[in-house]
Amino acid sequence: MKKIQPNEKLNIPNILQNLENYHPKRKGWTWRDQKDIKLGQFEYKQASPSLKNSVPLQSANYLGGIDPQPDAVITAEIASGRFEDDIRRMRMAAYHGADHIMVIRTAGQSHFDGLLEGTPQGVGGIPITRKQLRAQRKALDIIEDEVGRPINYHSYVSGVAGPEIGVLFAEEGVNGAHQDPQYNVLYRNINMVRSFVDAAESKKVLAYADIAQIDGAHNANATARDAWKVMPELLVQHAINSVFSEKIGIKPENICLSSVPPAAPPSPDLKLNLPYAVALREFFDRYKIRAQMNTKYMDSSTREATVTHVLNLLISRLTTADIQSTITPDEGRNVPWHIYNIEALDTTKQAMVGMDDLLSMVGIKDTGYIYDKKREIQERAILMMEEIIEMGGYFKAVEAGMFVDSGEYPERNADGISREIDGGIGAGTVIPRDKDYMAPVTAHYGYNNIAQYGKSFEKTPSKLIDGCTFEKPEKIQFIDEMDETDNVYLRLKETERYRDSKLLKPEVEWLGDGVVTVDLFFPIEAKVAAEAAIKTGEKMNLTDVEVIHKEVLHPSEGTRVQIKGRVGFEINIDDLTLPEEVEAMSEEEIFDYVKKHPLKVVAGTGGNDEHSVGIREVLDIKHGGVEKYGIKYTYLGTSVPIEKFVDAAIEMDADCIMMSTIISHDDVHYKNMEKLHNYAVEKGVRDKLVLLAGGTQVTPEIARKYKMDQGFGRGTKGQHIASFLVKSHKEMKH
Ligand code: Z98
Repeated sequence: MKKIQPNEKLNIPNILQNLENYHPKRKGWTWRDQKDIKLGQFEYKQASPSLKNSVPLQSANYLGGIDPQPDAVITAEIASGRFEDDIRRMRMAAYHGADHIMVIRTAGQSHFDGLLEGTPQGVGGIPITRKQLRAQRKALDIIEDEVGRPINYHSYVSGVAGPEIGVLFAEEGVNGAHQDPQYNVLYRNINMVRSFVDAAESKKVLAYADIAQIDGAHNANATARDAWKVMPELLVQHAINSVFSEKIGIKPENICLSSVPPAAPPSPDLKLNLPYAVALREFFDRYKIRAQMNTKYMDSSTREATVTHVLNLLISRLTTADIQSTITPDEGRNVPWHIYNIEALDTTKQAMVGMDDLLSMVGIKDTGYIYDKKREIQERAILMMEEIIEMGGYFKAVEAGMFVDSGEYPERNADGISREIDGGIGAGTVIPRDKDYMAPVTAHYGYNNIAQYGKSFEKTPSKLIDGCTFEKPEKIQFIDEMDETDNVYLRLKETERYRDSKLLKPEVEWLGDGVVTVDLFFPIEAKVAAEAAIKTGEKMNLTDVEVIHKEVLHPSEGTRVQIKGRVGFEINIDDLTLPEEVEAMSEEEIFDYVKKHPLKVVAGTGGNDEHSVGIREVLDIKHGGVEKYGIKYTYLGTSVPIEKFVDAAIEMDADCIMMSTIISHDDVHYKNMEKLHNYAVEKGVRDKLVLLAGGTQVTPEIARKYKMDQGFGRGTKGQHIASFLVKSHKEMKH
């Protein structure tokens, strides 16, 4: 497959080409290669190798551009409803450190009784289809080469089509899947017998394809009235699904318990969540932990969700979670946008790297509150399991409404989810296999009358048909789009004008969606502020204006409102004047050079200009001015006569003049630049001096036009100036 370069866009139509013949490069789950690493000046203990291509955190600018990767697998949940746009987001996510891409579906796969073909468009998710899986796996195969780390692709095995989905996942190189029959039973009202039989089939296939499994216990605390009260029950649910899975053949390191902290601030977060996480880790040390946030508490504040996320990450570090999810902090307002997906990944990377090797410095006490609480949760769980066994098993317990009761076990409030053994979707659809039942397939679960064909077929029944689709992917039937009104080709046509073209539109999730957000403040109560915000959006010519977030700063003094809306216009890249890029050398390079070649600068504000703040900022060390790099400066003050700059430079044997010029009235800033150059020529020192002009109205182009060596405008940092000076000095010497 063709390799891709970072400066090249993924070509979605190319990915769709020849899909019918594409098969995944590899199968099975991959953990990160965990090791101690040394990066720049630092050592990391809970880390994994750096990526070939990535986007580091912003603060890496000050730390040599390093991008340390933590040891845990990091998840991005991506599902905008258009799989073709999600592919682009997957690439962005991989660059920010995701190696587990989960395709979530608010559409609810469980509601589909079979597999669909094609690629329907959804809202916040789409049903599983072969074409969508294959295209995304193909794209991820390209992306993983690009970042240099395997990427696990993941979705859900749920609903009465569970076994078919399992087979599809094994065929298409899906590497991780949610699979837990209790989820079907409790939350999707699918018949319990059917769910467990389906789960046995599915798990057998997952085991064969080495797919990692995430369970569904966490859904209890997203559903329960007081989530922290179902903690004992969560342990019971984890236990049931884990043992079931292991007995069917899933290896323990592929069994991942889905841990979701039951509480969030303003509850005392750690006092509730940490003992739970410790109880879980201790009981299930053979298995892996997938840590996720609790969506129950997410409303529209991304800030609040992010703080909760970071507290969760602390718990993950304290209990060594193996997979760290990054539910988008916008989950509560259901705007699964590029920016928030990526922010959540950065939050995770930042917090995990920041807490590297935490357990070598702090430990969890084995006495007092944490010990007592952890033990209490475990004891309650054991009691509950014992009662379930006494009652006659899981099905009886579900009939009795033992799960998701609002009382903390053994307290019961008789409001748990109750299901009948012969009720729910798919009831009565499980029938015993006939005596002569035979299926010539790999990873088959249960009775198979295959021995009649000879012992050698017992382990490999598919040999009877010269291999099934698992061994012979060419036998897979690929069905392309049949829906003439809802398919990827139509959607690509609609957005063609933005693909590989000069036209741009702002975007939050779909190419060319034209959606923008506006952050507003009104000095008024929330209700009025919200309406005023909508009106503001309309007056800005936005369409489909909606309030997506409201935050009271004070009941009467003011409210912050965020709105989203659509713009109708397009931007043509040819109409843009791109500012020249100031190339900055690395700090180390500058330090090294200045150490070997001491540099001197004279500086001041020129002519009748008294605005000295800007030049002082780029000179002195406090905010990273040129002084930081060992460059010596002489500050001549304000309103410095132009001639004085040159005379002083000669006297001090300086290498550079930095003239600040803010006032632009009557183009005096241009004139002074030219004057500075002319005077330096007159004095015969022009070729020995680097002349720089800076100020809010100065651009590199203007400065050079008026004979300066370079100009520096708004946003200039000492590093930019120091880089330029070092480069010019090097050139002068040669
Ligand atoms: C998560 N973002 O856990 P539907 N099976 C299990 C599940 O936990 C879920 C599904 C299936 C969360 C989402 N989990 C919550 C064990 C969902 C999904 O019915 O097709 O939506 O099933 O990652």
